[in-house]
Amino acid sequence: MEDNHDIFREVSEGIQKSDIGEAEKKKVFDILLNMRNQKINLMITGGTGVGKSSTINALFGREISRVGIHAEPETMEISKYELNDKITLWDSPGLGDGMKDTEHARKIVDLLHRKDSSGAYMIDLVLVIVDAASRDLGTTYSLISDVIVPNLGDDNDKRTRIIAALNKCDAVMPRHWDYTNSRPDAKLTAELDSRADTFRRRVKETTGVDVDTMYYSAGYKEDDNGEQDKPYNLAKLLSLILNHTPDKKRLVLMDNVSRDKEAWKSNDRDYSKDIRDSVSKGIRATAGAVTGAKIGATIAGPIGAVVGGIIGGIVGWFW
Ligand SMILES: Nc1nc2c(ncn2[C@@H]2O[C@H](COP(=O)(O)OP(=O)(O)O)[C@@H](O)[C@H]2O)c(=O)[nH]1
Ligand SMILES: [Mg+2]
Repeated sequence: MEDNHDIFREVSEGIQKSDIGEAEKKKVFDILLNMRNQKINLMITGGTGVGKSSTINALFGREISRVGIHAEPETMEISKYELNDKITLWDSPGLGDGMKDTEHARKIVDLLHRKDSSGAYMIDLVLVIVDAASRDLGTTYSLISDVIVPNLGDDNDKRTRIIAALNKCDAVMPRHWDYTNSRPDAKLTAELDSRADTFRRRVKETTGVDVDTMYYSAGYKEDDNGEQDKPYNLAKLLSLILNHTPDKKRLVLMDNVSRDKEAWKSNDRDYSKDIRDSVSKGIRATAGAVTGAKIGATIAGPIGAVVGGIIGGIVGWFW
């Protein structure tokens, strides 16, 4: 791996040094190997220009997709980006008013129903991105209520396999945005809270589902050579994504996020503990499921302690 930070290697070293028995250690390494081989598929959907590419770039810290290059609206293709052999991103335009909508919707539905070799849904999570400044969200509501939510699976899948995020919150009331520190003032915060709340309630009314909804800024980028503005609430978004990612896949996700400290800094509060807890809980749940409740209980503590410390170090290192 090119990354100078390899969570799996660090966790293995921590476990190696811990004082659990050799038999337990072997089990833990088996679990880690299993987790290391997990594959994550994220679908990112929303209208052209809402900031899907910018969000991917901010979260993963690499230019895997060009920003602001307008795809031909009538092609409505779903682009597949393989970040590496573990993480695949499906970038899908939202619905337009065109003739190709039905066909595009069918492609999204097909992906949502697709299963992997273990019989689990291939798409772990759909991230619906909305422009917070837009007053016309009709097509986004239809995308969620007509296309996505009915095809997520059972009631539990409907709650866990989707997140809605209002992007560009800096552009809603520019006079109320602090460009130096990348954050909204109190007035803009109240406005954004209200918009996120309205969005959540609208979706609940039409689908019956409480879709987790938040707002953030991926960061504006002037041109190809320019630098992307510092994000806001990106750590909050990561925390939410982790909580919606299957337990055994969380460490792989964490291993691939941006190592740019600046990107994680500005949030409505500190999310380092949430992120660490989410990953640790995922590992403990996986250990319990793989080894059985009894052995799981004996090794869960030591794994949790080691991993909690390491993730804490990495997350703390971000802030
Ligand atoms: N002001 C502002 N502009 C943004 C933000 N995120 C993305 N943009 C800009 O919106 C435009 C479209 O972004 P892009 O990521 O290409 O959108 P996509 O079509 O959904 O992939 C670009 O000019 C971005 O720089 C943001 O948080 N705030
Ligand atoms: Mg794009």
